[in-house]
Amino acid sequence: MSATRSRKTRTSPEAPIVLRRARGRLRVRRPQRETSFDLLSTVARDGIDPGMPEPSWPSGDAAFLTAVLRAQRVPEPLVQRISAAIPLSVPSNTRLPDRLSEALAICVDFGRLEDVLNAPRLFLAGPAGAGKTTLAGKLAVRSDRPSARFVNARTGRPGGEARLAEYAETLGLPLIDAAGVEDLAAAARLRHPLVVDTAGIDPTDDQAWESLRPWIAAADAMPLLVLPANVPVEDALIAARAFRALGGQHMIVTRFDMVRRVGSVLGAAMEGVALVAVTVTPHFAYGLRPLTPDVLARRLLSGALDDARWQAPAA
Ligand SMILES: Nc1nc2c(ncn2[C@@H]2O[C@H](COP(=O)(O)OP(=O)(O)OP(=O)(O)O)[C@@H](O)[C@H]2O)c(=O)[nH]1
Ligand SMILES: [Mg+2]
Repeated sequence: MSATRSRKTRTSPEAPIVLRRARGRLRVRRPQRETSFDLLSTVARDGIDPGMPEPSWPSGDAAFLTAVLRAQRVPEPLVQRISAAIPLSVPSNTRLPDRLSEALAICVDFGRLEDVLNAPRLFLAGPAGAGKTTLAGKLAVRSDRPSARFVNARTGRPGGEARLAEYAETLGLPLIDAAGVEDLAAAARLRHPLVVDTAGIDPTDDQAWESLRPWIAAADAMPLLVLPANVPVEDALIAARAFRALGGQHMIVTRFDMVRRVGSVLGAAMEGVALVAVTVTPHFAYGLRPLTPDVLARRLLSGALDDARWQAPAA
């Protein structure tokens, strides 16, 4: 018996997936929402049919969810914490994503995107190329405040100004150039909503993070950590710790559309930085989505199901 994947059903990496048997073959089909992951765990349980590849996912639901977290590169201490919070005695019709979602809600801090969009001033900080400038555009569009202004804070090496200027012009929003901390303080005193973009920093460089402190104070702004979904877990932990030390509490994850494994950014949440939202497109005006326990649970599961363990050996 062979196992195949139906390509036409995999239009989106976030689309729920269901495995089912049809005419003796294992197929991937776009599901009825209600049945998606429970059927999958059933397949994991009885994958010992003659001719089927040896299953390497564990059979129990809680053990399966723990394996999913590991496959997603969630830092091990957090895997342990989340696994311990997975509800054990649940009604028989409780779905796996709901159980994982419940555990995530207990173990990981989530923030509200509305709180970020309503903040009078935002200060974006993160590694070089993380998507800060693109996010500045998305935030300005979503908060939809005509008196808003972009600020290019020259906190480090020049780089992304041209891109920010382009977004400002397209959106019809003024752009303030803050060459120094005093310029930023003056911009903040105008009491317009500000989205402050900064230069990228090495996430493991404590001094670079510390150098942002006077800028954040001058902006009197909500700091926002911007981390790409593919950041190495060690960098996520160090960056989150340094960001927390600056008084930051909120994080937005970029490039959520580009990677299968998203567990490493959860390291930042372990350090007490709340997950708020993700971005899922390079476009500067679209693709900013709230991140909730439910969304994250489904994303962790669907990403893990692309794992090589599900692929049939070559015929
Ligand atoms: N696919 C995808 N690409 C993204 C996303 N966010 C940003 N990008 C792309 O990532 C690249 C870097 O984005 P920028 O916004 O310039 O990143 P930055 O952090 O401002 O970079 P520096 O200013 O150089 O530190 C650009 O090509 C963006 O189009 C996203 O959510 N998904
Ligand atoms: Mg930039």
